Amino acid sequence: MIRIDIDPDEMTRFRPDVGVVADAVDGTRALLEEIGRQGHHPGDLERIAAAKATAGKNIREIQPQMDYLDMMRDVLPRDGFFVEELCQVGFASNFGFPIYEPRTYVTTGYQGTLGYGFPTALGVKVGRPDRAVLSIIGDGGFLFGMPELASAVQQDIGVVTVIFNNNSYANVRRDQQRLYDGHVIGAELENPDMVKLAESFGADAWRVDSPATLRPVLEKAIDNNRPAVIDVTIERGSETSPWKYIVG
Ligand SMILES: Cc1ncc(C[n+]2csc(CCOP(=O)(O)OP(=O)(O)O)c2C)c(N)n1
Repeated sequence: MIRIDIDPDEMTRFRPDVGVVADAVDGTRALLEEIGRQGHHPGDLERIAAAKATAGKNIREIQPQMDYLDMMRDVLPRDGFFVEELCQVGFASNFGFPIYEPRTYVTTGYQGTLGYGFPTALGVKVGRPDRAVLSIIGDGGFLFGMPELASAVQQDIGVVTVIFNNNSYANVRRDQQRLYDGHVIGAELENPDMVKLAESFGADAWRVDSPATLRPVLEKAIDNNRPAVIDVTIERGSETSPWKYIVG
């Protein structure tokens, strides 16, 4: 693995085989020039294809997140915006959601500000009203910015928000269980009914419980181009931890 990063401290996370401390543009350009000079070695392209296939197979252990991401990638137009969040599906999207157009993956990056996703998605849609904008978010994070549903409806901002609702702060709960002999405090949530909540603001709302039931609803919501909330029921504690592919 060759890692290009302008911050030398980042080389200690997910240690690369070759670390290049550089601006991404300069580093990539220098690598491309070098490849241009050397040309491909025989078998390179096959080795890259095989590595991609293996990685693709391995990351699909992360369920149900990857099944949802595969389906959403299929439905979201190639130039649509995907606004991720600090949630189990959002973490998996860091490595499991292919992006086809520049600047269409909107992320809080390393800052990890829970709750930024829904309000940010509204801003993205105001900036690019011609494109589909999908906000994916956990129930915990959604409730941080939820009052902005009023703005979405008042300004008719057609963001489609998919809440992966496991009635918990899942990774906090998982860490507590692992590190504190199963003792959980403050990580299990008693949520409002997200469908009734969204409808009470005047947004469209649906509840589904699988990738197969989400697909037609997501297609319809994107097509409607209206403020929409889709609540996806996920059994608390059922997700595979995505961390092994994020923190080395
Ligand atoms: C402002 C802020 N507060 C707290 C955290 C710590 N934090 C990161 S993820 C998370 C839980 C997120 O829960 P939820 O949005 O329900 O998604 P889930 O992981 O359950 O899918 C918390 C509390 C943070 N990153 N930022």
